[in-house]
Amino acid sequence: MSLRVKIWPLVALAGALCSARAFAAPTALGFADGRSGQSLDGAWHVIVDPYDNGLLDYRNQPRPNGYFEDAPPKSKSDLVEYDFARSPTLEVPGDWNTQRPDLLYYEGTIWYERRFDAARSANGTRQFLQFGAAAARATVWLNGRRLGAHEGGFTPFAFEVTGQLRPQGNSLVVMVNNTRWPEAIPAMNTDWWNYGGLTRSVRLVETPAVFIRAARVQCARSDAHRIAGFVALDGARGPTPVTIAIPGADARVTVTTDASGRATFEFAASPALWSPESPKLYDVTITAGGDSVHDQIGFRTIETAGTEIRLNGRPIFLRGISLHEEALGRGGRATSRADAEALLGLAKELGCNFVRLAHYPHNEEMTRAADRMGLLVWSEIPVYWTIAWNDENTLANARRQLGEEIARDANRAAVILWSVGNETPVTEARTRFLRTLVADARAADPTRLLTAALEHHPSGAHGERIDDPLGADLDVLGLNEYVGWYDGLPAKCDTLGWSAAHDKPIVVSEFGADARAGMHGDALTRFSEEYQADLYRRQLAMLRRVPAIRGMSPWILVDFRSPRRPLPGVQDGWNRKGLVANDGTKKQAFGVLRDAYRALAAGSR
Ligand code: GCB
Repeated sequence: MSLRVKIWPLVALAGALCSARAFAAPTALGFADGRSGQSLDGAWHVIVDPYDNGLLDYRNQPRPNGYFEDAPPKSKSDLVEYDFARSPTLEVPGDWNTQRPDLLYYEGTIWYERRFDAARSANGTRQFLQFGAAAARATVWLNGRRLGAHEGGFTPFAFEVTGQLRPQGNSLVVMVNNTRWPEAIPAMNTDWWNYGGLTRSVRLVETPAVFIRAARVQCARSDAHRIAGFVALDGARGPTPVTIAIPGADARVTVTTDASGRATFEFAASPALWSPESPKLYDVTITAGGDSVHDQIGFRTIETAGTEIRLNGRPIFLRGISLHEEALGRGGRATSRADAEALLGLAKELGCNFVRLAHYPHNEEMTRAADRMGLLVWSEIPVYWTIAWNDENTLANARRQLGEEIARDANRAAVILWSVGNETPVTEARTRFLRTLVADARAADPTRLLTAALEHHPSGAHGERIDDPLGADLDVLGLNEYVGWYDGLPAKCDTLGWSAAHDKPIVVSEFGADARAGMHGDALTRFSEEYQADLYRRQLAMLRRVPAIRGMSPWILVDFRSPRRPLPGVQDGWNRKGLVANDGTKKQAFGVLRDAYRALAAGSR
């Protein structure tokens, strides 16, 4: 029996039991939020099922009256041992860990259920159930019928339910599982909390019979006077005209789709360009047949030349910070627009023009807020540390997550970098795996830059070198380094030099040190604010000496929960490398970095 089946039998089995389409990749709908339909957010009934009892009997065979049936006993003698209606509730969107103390460390299955009415819709209308994300994998049933499964806890997916809805009392059941698993993405070990649940919004979405499923409308890669992209229709039976209109930029063009429902386009236009200083967004309307979708889109170019990164043709230094998708002030997954604005507001206060949204695709509120607030974004999939590089299902999973991430944020001007991996030790199998992702990302999105957070190796007496062979495939070399924390003491920064095997811009994607807010000592006392502040000063001085460094996103904006951080009285289950504690208290190092970023913004390096 393979590990996959031993450790997480349920989705595999549910797939085998209920449909030949096990692990079907249910593609999300673009522009879903603006469509008519109804929100299914709110209180869902839940059953915590650590032994996976809702699906299997004691022989691991399908059990009678599985929870997905969501049906009362058929007679007074019928044995049914669950009842969603009398079970407790959890809020959606939200992680389960921070909603109930007994679920803080929970890893396993929880069944979610909610009932909803669906008024009859006009003839020809189609309906979809769209999930913003389910962490980490989900199997979905509507009225007892299995719709499919999705794996990957941070990207959206949808199932078509046209013709399957009842006017009243539809039963929607989702089996969500967050068991860690060696062949998953991420795998067994991460330095962040394994939040589970229906962590993002769920919606019933209506579309016309022929509808716009996806589109990208962005500047051509290096031409700010041309807008290029594609539109993909769903349901089209033949060539169909599609109109893209940007009234604010006096642009309107009509193209015709090919037999597969896809059209590419490129046309001249001169929009005012989006930048951190001027995050201008235009209303864009795309129309095809009876369908019309709207979005707010910014236009900018992003390129590299030698070791420079150029935004709208001009060199830019990325004054960044890394952050997790964890809500300021309460912990747990950030879910709302307010959560996103609070986190990114802190980054603005720090003087940033750039954020690294680590270590997985954050919710769409984050990238939309970044668009509005003028923060460039590094976005990544959780290909982190050790991954089953030789497993083809693992690669397929990573490719799907990357594809779903790129599709969702195709129109976010803020997003300039797709990252395919974080600190993945170099082996042939790993580099082959990551090269496949790089090729996918280039094919799916020729307009953005590709990167990965790479490791480094000693070179000479006082040198470190970025010599990862993957560097040849990337546009920007991400560099995680912990000189002064895991690697010597802060004074080591004073004499260290950096080099790279590839003549490309370097973005220092991580450096940092833990400090407990309010803990004081001298600059050599671990976990004191003084140690962290001193490390930041020395790191900044060191990085200033390396001309190829074109940006940085130190680790990290806010302290975050991590089961790898047990030190009592200091960590207590939190990674304390934040410049800000989770309650909003700023540490000394916040001021050090803010002052450095002010100086950089004023033009001195
Ligand atoms: C890293 C990881 C990050 C950790 C950080 C740390 O290199 O990329 O996920 O949280 O170090 O604090 O050790």
